[in-house]
Formats: sequence, C-alpha cells, structure tokens
Amino acid sequence: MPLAISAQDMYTTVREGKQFRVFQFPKDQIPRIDGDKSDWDIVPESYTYDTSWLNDTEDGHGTDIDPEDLDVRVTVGWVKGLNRIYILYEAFDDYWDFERFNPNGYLSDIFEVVLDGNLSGGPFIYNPLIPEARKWGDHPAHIHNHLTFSGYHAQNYHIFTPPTRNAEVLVWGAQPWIAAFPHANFAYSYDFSHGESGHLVMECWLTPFDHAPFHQDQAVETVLREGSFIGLSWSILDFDGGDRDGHYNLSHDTRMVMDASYLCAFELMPLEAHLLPELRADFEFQYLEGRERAVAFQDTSVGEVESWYWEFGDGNSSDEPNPIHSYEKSGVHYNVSLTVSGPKGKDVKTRFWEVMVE
Ligand SMILES: [Ca+2]
Ligand SMILES: [Ca+2]
Ligand SMILES: [Ca+2]
Repeated sequence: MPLAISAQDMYTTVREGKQFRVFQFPKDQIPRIDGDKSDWDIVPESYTYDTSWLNDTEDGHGTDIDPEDLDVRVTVGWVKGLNRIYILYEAFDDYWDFERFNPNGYLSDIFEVVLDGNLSGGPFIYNPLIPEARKWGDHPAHIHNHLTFSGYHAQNYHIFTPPTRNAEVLVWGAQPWIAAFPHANFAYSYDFSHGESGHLVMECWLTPFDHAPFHQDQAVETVLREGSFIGLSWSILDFDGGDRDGHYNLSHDTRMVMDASYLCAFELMPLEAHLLPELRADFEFQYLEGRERAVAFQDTSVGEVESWYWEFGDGNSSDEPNPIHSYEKSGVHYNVSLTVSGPKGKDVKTRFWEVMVE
C-alpha cells in the first residue's frame, strides 16, 4: 500500500514541497521508443515542465534563461503495472556540442536525470561516513565507496544529447547495467551536426530501483503504484563550444546530482478522465483466512455505478457493492460475474475458473 504521507512531509526543502506529476498512459497507448513524439500527444500540457521551471544555480544564469541559448520541455509518464518511468525530452540549443572531451569524461551536451524509486533520500555518490571517498583516484576508500555506495539507492544517468560514439548514457555510479535494455531504452530524433543549433527529441524509459548495486542479480526494482511518489530531478549541462555554460536544474539545487534529498517529489497519477471508458465492469477478490471457503469480492469498476448484481457461480447471487460469499463445496472452480448498471448503461465482467475454493 502507498504510504499515507504527503510529498510535503518527505521533501520540505526542495521546491517548497511542490508535487510534480507523472502522466499515466493507458496500456493500449504506451509510448514507442522511436524518437517520434506523436505518441505523447495525448498528454495534457499541464504535465510538461519547460525552461521556466529551471534554475541555473551554479553557472550564473539563475532563472533568467535565454531561450535562444537553451529551451527545453520535459514530460514524464508511466504505465500502471510496468516498473518504468518514461521521459520525453525536447530541447533547442544554439550550439549542440558533441565532439568534446573534458577531463571528467563527459561527452556532449548532457541531460542529467536522477531517479530515487522508493524515496530513500540522502547522499548516494559520496558516503559521508568515509570523507576520504570524496577524493578522486585509486584510494581504497574511494574505490570501496564507489563499488558499494555510488548509485546504490538512487541512480544518476548522464544522458548524452545527442548520443556520441554509440553511447547514450554515462551512469555516475557502479551499476552501468541500468542503462542497458531492457532496464532502459533510448531513441532520438535530430537533424544537426556538432556546433550547429537545432531541435532534439529524446524519448526513453528508465527503471526505478529500491536499490541497484554493482551486482545486478541483487537489484530490487521499485514497484510503481498509482498515487505513490518517486524522487526525480534533472539538470541540463549545456556546453556551447567551451566550458560548461549552464547547469539548469529542476531542483533549484545542484546537490540533486549526488544527494537524493534534493530531488523533487513526483506523483504517479491515475488515468485522466477522458482516457477512461464511460463504464467498465471489473472486480477483485481475496480469500479470507480463518473463514473456511469465504471469499471477499471488491468492485473495481470504472464509471458511475448505481447497482450491482453478483453471480457467484454456485447458484447464489448478491446485490451488495462488495459482498463476502461463503461457498459450500470446496475443490471446485467457479465462474463469477459482476453486472454493473449506471447512467451510461450496463456492463458485465466474468472471471472464468479464477475463484477456486480449497
Ligand atoms: Ca515515440
Ligand atoms: Ca546553449
Ligand atoms: Ca550546447
């Protein structure tokens, strides 16, 4: 179950507790990762965070960002039942820089994304318990910190825009495997060369993790649930042919790149009303422990329902919204049906052979 606390309780400093939103795609309209953004046309504009949400808190631009220098739009989505965060990144840059190499190993303009699937918060690059780990190099403390701590409970993706040398991502952490398919998937669309201006589209999915260690087989994905929150932020590192020109970030605090307490709270939203059917019958059920052959049925229909009619498959029926039914015979599988009626008509859901009483 989602925790019954608000994002405000969890993030009191970042963006004054503002709750950002993740759009839910219906399962028959999942975005195709192909660089064509038309499958995002169903997303209302209110889910898109443009340049006006950013602040360059390190390189001097502040919130006074010249759209002739950099202009971006970021939209985030999810699909109920899949542990994936979909991102659409649309950007204009006056100088796309993708032939550079700097001593930190960053190639090209960077769209830096940090994801904390289970809102653990806290530092995730340098362990504050081992201050020596802040020193680069082959100091044993640094190596130990890197392999056991960096990116473990929150993950930092330096996404190249555009890809360079066939690389899409540099993972700042000890788990480069998180950027490989099927944990992630990237596609781009752009028509410019190094040093030119132009528009770029990048769409991707990333997998959220409760923890993602060096050893992939010990990783635990975050199970995404409607109404719960993830930690997420991004920063655009804009290089325009020289030193870095900007560190434009959503958190308004560049500590976001290494400390998950500076991420923003994003809520996994339900489907927008216009994407829901007018009426669709559905239900779930649960076997009640300690009560022999008793099954609790729960209506999960979509749309306005005025009356319910349950057929339990043994000749008995009920017109309660959420009945509990005790079967007489065990060792049988039952076909259970729920018929719902409302202003938009009538609909029925049958679960064939799904209710089996021991
Ligand atoms: Ca697409
Ligand atoms: Ca620029
Ligand atoms: Ca640039």
